[in-house]
Amino acid sequence: MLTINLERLKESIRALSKIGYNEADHGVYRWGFTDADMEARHWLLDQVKSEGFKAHMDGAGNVFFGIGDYHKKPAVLTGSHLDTVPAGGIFDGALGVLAGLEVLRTIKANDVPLNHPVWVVATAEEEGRFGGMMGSQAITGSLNMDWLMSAHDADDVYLKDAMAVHGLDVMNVLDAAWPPERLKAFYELHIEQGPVLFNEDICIGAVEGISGVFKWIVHLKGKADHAGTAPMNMRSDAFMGLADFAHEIERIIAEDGTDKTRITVGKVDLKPGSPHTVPGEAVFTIVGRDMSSEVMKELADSCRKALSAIARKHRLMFEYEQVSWLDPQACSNRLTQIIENKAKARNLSCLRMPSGAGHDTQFFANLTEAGLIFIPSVNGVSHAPDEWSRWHDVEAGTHVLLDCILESAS
Ligand code: HGY
Ligand code: MN
Ligand code: MN
Repeated sequence: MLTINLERLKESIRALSKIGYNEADHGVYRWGFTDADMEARHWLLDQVKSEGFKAHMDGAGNVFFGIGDYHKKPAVLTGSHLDTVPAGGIFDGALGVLAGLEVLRTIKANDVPLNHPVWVVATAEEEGRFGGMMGSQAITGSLNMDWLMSAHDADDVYLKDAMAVHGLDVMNVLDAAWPPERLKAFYELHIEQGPVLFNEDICIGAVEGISGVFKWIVHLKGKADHAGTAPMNMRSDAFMGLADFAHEIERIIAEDGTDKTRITVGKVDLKPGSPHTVPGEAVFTIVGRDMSSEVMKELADSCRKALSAIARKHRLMFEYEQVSWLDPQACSNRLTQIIENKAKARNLSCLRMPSGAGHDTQFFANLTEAGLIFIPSVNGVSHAPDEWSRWHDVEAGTHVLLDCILESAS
């Protein structure tokens, strides 16, 4: 069995983690199409070209590098995203990209004969600044011009403008689509971002299905007023409306959700934001998730009804924009079986499981057979500076990724 070079992989992960690193909170800041995100893309292009791999960036900002010509034979593709959430960790996304690079290095160093090209993709804007999974949606042809022209973040920065700052024309995103015949299989190696593998002391997760996620930007509009003179029963206080909604979430999940349902209010802005003024407006995000599209639709309906009733009660106007709706997706049974077999062949404990987090795999699954490999997250922590995975788990996950890719490419 081939072995990867863990020290070399650790070195790459550490080098990438320095891009967008914030000394103050030890978090990584590479939000989609920020300077740090693009710096990471150019660092990766330089790094893989210096190692002799063919490499390019497509119109959506996805970075590709690999061995062989995918115009001649369908490729086995692996990878993940390079962007992070603000104050993110060093493994979310980066692990899948750099483990893919380590697989290529190992194939090259051992002169492994391949029947199919093997390529790696570092996708763009997976984390949802502008909706999420933009890079993999571009590759799978799931985007349209209307969405691209209107996509904006919660601070009203437009995607097209954020891309233009880096010389990327949003019109070229539509040229990033890959035809299905160009792909033989897609594998992603990712940290679990939850506690199951770590708590049950299991090395590898073979993911059977990926949760769907919808994202709303909600405006509750009331009336700014004097915090000292406006009587409590005469206010149109947008914050009180938001506070009521927060208390509705538990009921909404109990009535319309499942044990896999998650609803999160992750970003809130109160306007005008002065301590001596009754908030006239609350702008906040709602991110709802479940393994079933039908349940997601029920949850969305239930959130809408709750917000309408709250608006009436507090004399508010309620508007929302559905920024993204990403359906849940099953992974390829065949590839999941390969993942399980390869883990067992290396005497690694393995568990078939769902993914509560969204992943690029859920879009590649529309184009080709797609498999998702998890390694444990220490204490299940992710999307935070203390996100951590043990190096022996990184090594084990990369070995399973290598073996799966060779199984599909030979
Ligand atoms: O938020 C997610 O589901 C993923 O980490 N983008
Ligand atoms: Mn991720
Ligand atoms: Mn993430």
